[in-house]
Amino acid sequence: MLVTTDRVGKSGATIPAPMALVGILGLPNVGKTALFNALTGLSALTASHPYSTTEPNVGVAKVPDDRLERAADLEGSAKTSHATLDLLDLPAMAGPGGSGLGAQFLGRLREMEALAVVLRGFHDDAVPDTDSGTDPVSQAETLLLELTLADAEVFSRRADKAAKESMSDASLKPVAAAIARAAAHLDEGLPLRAKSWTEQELAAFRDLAPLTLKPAVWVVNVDEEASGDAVTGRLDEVVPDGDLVVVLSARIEEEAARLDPADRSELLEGLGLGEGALATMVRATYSALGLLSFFTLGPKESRAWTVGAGATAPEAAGKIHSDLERGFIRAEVAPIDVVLEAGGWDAAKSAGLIRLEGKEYVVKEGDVIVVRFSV
Ligand SMILES: Nc1nc2c(ncn2[C@@H]2O[C@H](COP(=O)(O)OP(=O)(O)O)[C@@H](O)[C@H]2O)c(=O)[nH]1
Ligand SMILES: [Mg+2]
Repeated sequence: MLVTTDRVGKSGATIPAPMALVGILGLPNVGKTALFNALTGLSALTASHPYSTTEPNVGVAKVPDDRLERAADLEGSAKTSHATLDLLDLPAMAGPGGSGLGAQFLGRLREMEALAVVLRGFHDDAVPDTDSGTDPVSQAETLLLELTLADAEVFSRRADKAAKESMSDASLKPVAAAIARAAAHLDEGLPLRAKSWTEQELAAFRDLAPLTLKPAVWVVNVDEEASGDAVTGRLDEVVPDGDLVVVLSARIEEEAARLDPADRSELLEGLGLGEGALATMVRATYSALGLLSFFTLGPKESRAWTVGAGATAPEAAGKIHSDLERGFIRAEVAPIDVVLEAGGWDAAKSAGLIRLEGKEYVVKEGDVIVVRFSV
């Protein structure tokens, strides 16, 4: 039997997207929960007290994508489903004057795939300052040092153990040596991301889930009217290469998130904020995680699916349904911009703009895919 997916994927069980768990952290009273609310559209309690809740807030952020929305319009889709990130708003993290990072907190942090680090750049007499004041750069330095010290402790403990083990089993020597190198690097107060490591070294580190290897987005939470240009330059010097700095006002974004889409656009555009900094931040996090979206379009549903960079067409098909991976024959593929330009999938097909790709094809960000399969 040869069937196509009718561009929506067969309904039924879907395989979960790769983990995209993002932890929000920062000193107390910097706007972590405000950012969480803005990202999720939820209303967790924001409060101006230093050590708030002990339980994290858990929510889902939609990865905004207007290409998907335009395509869904063209196809007359009944439903539009965006890609998502899972967010954890972690309980306040103590500063240098406090108790340091609790073991429980660090444990949660190690489970995260990426970090969103919130730095306070706003001034408000009603909200007590953090121990590092309201200078985002010194907060970033404090937090980076805390994360580095936490990794240093874990790595030096493991280095001792691995050295002993490798005395009785020589095959463990390379692992022990890699961990010792990382421990020495961390002991100098340098995050692991400050150096490039080989695949073998990274494999040796993996089960320690080092915090300073996690991709991070550094969010400067500024006053409504403030511009962050001055801060961004100084922060770029402090944060590890490859990390992104985003300046936004969590409070405005939180208000905007409560509005319906038309009012939200009006508010943000009125303030000269375009689509809002949240969209930028979420997309940056998504790509920092090495994730990309491909699309299925159709009258029932237009949907963004998440795969890791490097996924092949059958692996992508498997996200939609395991049968599509098992019975994969070929995929019809076109970039979504081409589909939009042509006026929809059928129009793109008539115009000869759709390619046929086989099992080896590596999916690209923004591909629209129809799987041909047989089971
Ligand atoms: N003025 C101002 N206040 C903010 C902003 N973001 C958060 N706040 C306030 O700061 C306090 C602490 O915010 P919250 O999100 O609970 O901080 P958290 O402890 O980091 O989770 C609350 O009273 C917020 O309303 C902002 O951008 N501007
Ligand atoms: Mg909070």
